[in-house]
Amino acid sequence: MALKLVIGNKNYSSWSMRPWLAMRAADIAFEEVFIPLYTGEADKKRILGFTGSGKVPVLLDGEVTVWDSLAIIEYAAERFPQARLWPEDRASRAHARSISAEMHSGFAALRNECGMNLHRPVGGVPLSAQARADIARIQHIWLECRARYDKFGPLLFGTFSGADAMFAPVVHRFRTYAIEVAPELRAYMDAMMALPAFQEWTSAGLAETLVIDRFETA
Ligand SMILES: N[C@@H](CCC(=O)N[C@@H](CS)C(=O)NCC(=O)O)C(=O)O
Repeated sequence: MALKLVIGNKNYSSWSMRPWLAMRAADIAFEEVFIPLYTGEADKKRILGFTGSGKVPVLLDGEVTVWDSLAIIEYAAERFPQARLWPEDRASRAHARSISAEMHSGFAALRNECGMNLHRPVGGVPLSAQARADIARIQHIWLECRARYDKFGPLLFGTFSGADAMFAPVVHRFRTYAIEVAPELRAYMDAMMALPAFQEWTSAGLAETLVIDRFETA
């Protein structure tokens, strides 16, 4: 039975993007179940029919339900080891998991002040000191990865990994909110944006016409 990934609007749902991109970039086949976000009770009930968390993404694999973006990436990595979603080397794998967990549990100011919104015209917004600190920390994380793993390829750990998937919405945020990045990080962002899976998600998001007013403020 095919895996099913329940996701929200591609234009806005950064948490949906992460496991979708991880699985698509790693050539793991799945069906998509789209539930528009914040439309009212009926769609919320549909999400609740899949998970009591009431949130997307959710992965359905036969009898197994996995909710929460990072748990889904972990599950996919375990279920499809040939997809190599985490680096093979144990120390690098620990590094990839650490930065993925840091992304998952942190950077609230950046996430709140610069929500993912693919069709937003490019331009800066005034940022709080905390959001600026989040941006600096993310750039430090990326620079450290690039310095260590550049020899293996252009992504955080050389070749594509779950860590790139976890930071993919930040690539969109840095682009749409015109956030200045170091030149070597521009090259990383370009490499991410050139991934066919990243482009597929982005084109589909840009083709969406549903507008969520609360995410259109910045
Ligand atoms: N920590 C969760 C966050 C999931 C989340 O906040 N999802 C949002 C969409 S990006 C959602 O489902 N919102 C709908 C709602 O709260 O009704 C994860 O990593 O998956």
